[in-house]
Amino acid sequence: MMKTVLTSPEELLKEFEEKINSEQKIEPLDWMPEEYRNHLIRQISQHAHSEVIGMQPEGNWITRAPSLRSKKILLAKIQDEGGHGLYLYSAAETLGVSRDQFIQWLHKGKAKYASVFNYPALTWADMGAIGWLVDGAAITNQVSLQRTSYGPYSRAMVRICKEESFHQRQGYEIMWKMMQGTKDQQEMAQDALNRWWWPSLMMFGPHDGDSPQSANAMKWKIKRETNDNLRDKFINKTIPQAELIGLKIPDSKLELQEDGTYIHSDINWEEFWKVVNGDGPCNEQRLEHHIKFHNEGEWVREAAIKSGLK
Ligand code: BYC
Repeated sequence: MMKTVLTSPEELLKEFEEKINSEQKIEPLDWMPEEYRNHLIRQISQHAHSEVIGMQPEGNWITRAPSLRSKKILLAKIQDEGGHGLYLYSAAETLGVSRDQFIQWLHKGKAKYASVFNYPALTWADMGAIGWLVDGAAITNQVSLQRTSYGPYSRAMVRICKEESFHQRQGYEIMWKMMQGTKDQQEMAQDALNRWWWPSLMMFGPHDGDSPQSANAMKWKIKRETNDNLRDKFINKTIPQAELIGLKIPDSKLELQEDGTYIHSDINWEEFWKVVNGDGPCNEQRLEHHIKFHNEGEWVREAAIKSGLK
């Protein structure tokens, strides 16, 4: 006769904490506290939504790319972002929530996505600024998330980071080329930097002291570095990149210190919370677009299920 071994909740929690403390990954079938599961469901699905909503500002420029080369590169980049969404939704689904549910939460405004995608992409230089700054900020965060404690999230991050570093260079190349061009092109590049700098810094979230999710995220090693640490890393590495090609960071308080870091102005937090809470320049447009095309794609999903593809 098989002997049933009953493990108490205290023992399960102890085993879970030991795994976290010894840098072992938590896997989908492992026991985990409900709060840990819910924290991951929230963060990973929001991360997936960011990738997918993030395709919109760039998708707007595919037909207007200035050369066949730049069009092909932009298409490939946007396709990668759809793929990142797929890895992340798949990682989130291992926690027991369906893809349909995630999409419903997005459409109802219950789930968030990165605030930066609620700003409009007005010129071709914005494709440069998005790749260089938005992907650059994303990589800074995602490199640290490769060491997150949840196995499927961590593995998705490894692959995503490889692709994001290509995206960041694609954006920087556009900015570099424009800075070598005419005065109008240089002004266009500077204008794009002026508009995307602050929204990119906002991607890292509120200051550590105002970040309600950070305590658990750090305790359970879901996040490996704090919002402010990552933001400072991004600022310190991006300013020299701007200077190298003749761009000026739109911050009058910037001051290089002896240790190579910068003193800088603070973010406009009123604007940050307004955009996060649904009242940015393009929040409505982004969601309406997603809802419209999700509904129009219903027949594709049905056909895929019927033919056994899904
Ligand atoms: N935007 O306690 P906090 C890409 C929310 S796409 C919106 O610090 P946490 C790309 C936060 O969710 C990849 N919401 O939270 C694609 C929380 O609200 P809830 C982009 C924000 O989770 C196309 C509340 O504010 N990367 O690379 O510890 C083209 C309090 O915040 C934001 C990701 O999505 C924000 N900026 O830390 C180009 C990163 N900041 O959930 C590129 C994945 C904060 O309690 N996510 N909130 O209602 C993360 O790393 C973390 O969730 C955050 C926030 C750093 C964003």
